[in-house]
Amino acid sequence: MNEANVIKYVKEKIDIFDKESELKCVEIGDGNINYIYKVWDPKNDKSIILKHADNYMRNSTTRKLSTNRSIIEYEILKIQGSLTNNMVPQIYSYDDEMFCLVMEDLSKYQIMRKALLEYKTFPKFADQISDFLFNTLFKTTDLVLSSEEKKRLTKEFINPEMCEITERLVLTEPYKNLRNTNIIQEENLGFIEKELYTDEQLLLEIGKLKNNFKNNAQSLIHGDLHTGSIFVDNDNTKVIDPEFAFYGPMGYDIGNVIANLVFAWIRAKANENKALKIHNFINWAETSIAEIIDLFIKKYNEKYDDNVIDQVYRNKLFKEFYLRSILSDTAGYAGTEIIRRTVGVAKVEEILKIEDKTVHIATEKNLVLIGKSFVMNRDKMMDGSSYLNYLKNNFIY
Ligand code: SR1
Ligand code: MG
Repeated sequence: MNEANVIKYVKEKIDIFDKESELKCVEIGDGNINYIYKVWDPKNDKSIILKHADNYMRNSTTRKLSTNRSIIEYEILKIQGSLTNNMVPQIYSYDDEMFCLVMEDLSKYQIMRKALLEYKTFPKFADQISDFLFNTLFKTTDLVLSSEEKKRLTKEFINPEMCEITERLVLTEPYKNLRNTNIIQEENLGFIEKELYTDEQLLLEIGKLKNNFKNNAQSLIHGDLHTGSIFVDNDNTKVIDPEFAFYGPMGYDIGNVIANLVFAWIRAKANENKALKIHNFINWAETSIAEIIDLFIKKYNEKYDDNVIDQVYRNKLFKEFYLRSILSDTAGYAGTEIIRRTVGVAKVEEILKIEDKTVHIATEKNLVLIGKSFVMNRDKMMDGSSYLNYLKNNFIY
């Protein structure tokens, strides 16, 4: 598609704009995979987003990628919308021949990663994202759904092509560098060799986390819940882009949110002496990391009995066991997300934007050690303070 035929498509297929309006369109995608068009009528405030999934990846003319991801995204947005009182964009139409999803334009909000790069803080975020996590994750488990419904959804959301990307980019390449795609500061080559490629105890734990990712069909997870997939303002949190969704371990989503706040936090720590705004931001980031974990635990403990019907699962010891497994996975996948964004091919702006070479080298090392600690100690990371204790006591400059 291109901007001209997107306008034609929207005029023909979508009943939102006036028939005579002279629509404008611009392609605004900055990801690796899809094309995102914004279409608007300059004469009033109407606008939409059209997301087009091509059968080649956006950043490649040779790498094919199944368009099934588009159907998955459409289907899960409906489910997440109904589970969360619309914390996802409203869908206006879906076309399963062109793989075009037309949805609400969220540009009155800001992409969270960009806002965090400006050291903006969002006091309601921890409460709102923990609601999103609890409602989308816990309520799609076997503990809440009937066995039949859960298995129907597991089948519907089988997503092998997108899982393959995660299994490779998150849970293999950072530790094996099989295709030589890892990107690190040259000065850190020896450090990465020692801390990642040859640490047998770490590799064992990564194997367990990879196996869990592939086999633990626990919840209908978003699958790529980083701060570039979240829109925010002072009062709202909206989650987008769930094309990696499948039935997997819920700690993968929770851990991804935590890890991406760690990137925002460490960037601010690296610039700590510069302004009061940064101190406030660091406090907010630390509080949010701890609160997301603690609020998730609180919501789980308070809402479990109202949501779980099965008499075997309605058991105090099972309830505690299940929560511990979620929290362990959360810390483990926070760790793998931190490591893969630091050494792997898919970077985050917080690290890419570090200009000072010495700080860049130190930040890479620090992040790898934080990620490793989360992976190795995940069975002990059972509350928000365990994250804070580690972060506050192991910031190395
Ligand atoms: C090839 S896609 C690279 C990364 O971008 C997505 O947002 C996922 O995080 C994926 O791993
Ligand atoms: Mg994405």
